[in-house]
Amino acid sequence: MDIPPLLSERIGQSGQSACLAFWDRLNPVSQARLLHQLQAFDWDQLDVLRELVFPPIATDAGLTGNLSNATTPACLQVGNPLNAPSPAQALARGSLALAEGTVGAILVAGGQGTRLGYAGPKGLYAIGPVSQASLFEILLGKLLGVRRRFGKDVPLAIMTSSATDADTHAYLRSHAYCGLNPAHVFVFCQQDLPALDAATGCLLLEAPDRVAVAPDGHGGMLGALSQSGGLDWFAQRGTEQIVSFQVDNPLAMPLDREFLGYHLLCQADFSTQIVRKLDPAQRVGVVVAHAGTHRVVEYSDLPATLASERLANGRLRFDAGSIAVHAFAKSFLDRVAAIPNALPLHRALKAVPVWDASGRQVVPDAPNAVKFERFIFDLMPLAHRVCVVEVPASQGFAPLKNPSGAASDSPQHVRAALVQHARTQLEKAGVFVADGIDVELDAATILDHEDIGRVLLPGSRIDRPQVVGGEAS
Ligand code: UD2
Repeated sequence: MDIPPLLSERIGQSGQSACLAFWDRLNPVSQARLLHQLQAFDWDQLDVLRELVFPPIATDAGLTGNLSNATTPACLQVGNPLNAPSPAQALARGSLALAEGTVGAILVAGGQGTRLGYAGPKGLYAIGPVSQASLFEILLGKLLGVRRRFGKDVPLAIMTSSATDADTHAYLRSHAYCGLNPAHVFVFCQQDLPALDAATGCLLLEAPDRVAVAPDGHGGMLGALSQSGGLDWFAQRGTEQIVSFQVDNPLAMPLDREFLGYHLLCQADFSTQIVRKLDPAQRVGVVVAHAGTHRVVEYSDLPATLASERLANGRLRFDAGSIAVHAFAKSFLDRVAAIPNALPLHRALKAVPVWDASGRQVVPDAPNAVKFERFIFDLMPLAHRVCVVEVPASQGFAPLKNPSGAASDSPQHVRAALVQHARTQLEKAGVFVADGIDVELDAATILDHEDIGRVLLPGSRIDRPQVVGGEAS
């Protein structure tokens, strides 16, 4: 098979002929596979990426911004009576929005879960401490809980990537969309971007017939949602506000009424939940205020000296830890989706296995490649009004990042946090839970402690591991 002349010329112009190193040795099926991938590339974009492999020193700092005058922004705290608007006003406004059915959700589930070391999409990971429910079952269950209480569906868009798309579709079909009405679920796939050789800027072959690519970051959501018709899909369902959340946090409360209420009452374009960052090493970005705007500085971009700097009161100077639960006005997403390259590209040095000239796979023990990602929180400086809401980590943040046995964010940590959260809610509802017993709240039936009274009377006692709510109760 011959490479079409125009493509061949374009590859040469971009100085990327190394991606054809094995062409003459490939069988026709493999040639067709590689050709298909190369024809799908945006070669102009590839030239831009190549420039970014060797940035002038200032480029990454430019994304982070000069932080010398930056501060931690003022924020509302869930449940704090001193908030203006008050928690009661926020609860009422958030409840109204859910009852009107004007809130939609986006779940980002395109990541490769490399750190967790789990082969499939993270959403399939069984994390329920008693039920063994998957992350998808728990997170989608929360939307069922809202429908049960407020009588309206929450349209849900799930973002996948080439790494997770087929398995996610298959899982949703075989699990009846975790109880959601498939008409209210929209699955869309983000773009891949090539990983480039950190030394030469060339494409890397991860197999003789395959160029190494990676998902373009959760910020890929903006372009992919708009190109796939997702923004129109939300519009057809009357969605006015959209929350987004990550597949790895089963404690996430993106549809928390109080959070939604603050977002709406503050007339924010972009609201975000934070937890107080106590440990400089915690891998969360921080929300900072600087020169009249808000932005998130990713943990890997925050210099160690700034990450550990403390104020006179002992708190970290930058302690508004982003947990990646956001709320956007739909009109804001429509506006920014129309801005070309609204989100900058971030570069990350990664170890990517490659096929070497002698025809063997080499697994590097040090980073050899630059991957490119967009981050959805980079929309924050484009918002006219930002609202930052602090939630207690024990109520809203238990991320699954690391494998079993790790010092933090492991399956054991996440299950323990789910059990502790269930105990707290049960105790609030007057239910006694014996020491050392694993309990879990069924996400689809128990939105918060107010639902517990429907399934367990105050004064009841739990002596054995149990899922409260759902069929098991
Ligand atoms: C993310 C945040 C960090 C903090 C932390 C909280 C970024 C860049 N960092 O760190 O500031 O809020 O989460 O847990 O956001 N994803 C995609 N497509 C991609 C890449 C990621 O859908 O191309 C999804 C992924 O499935 C996951 C989420 O985005 O749900 C976070 O991805 P991550 O695990 O790479 O981010 P992490 O833990 O470094």
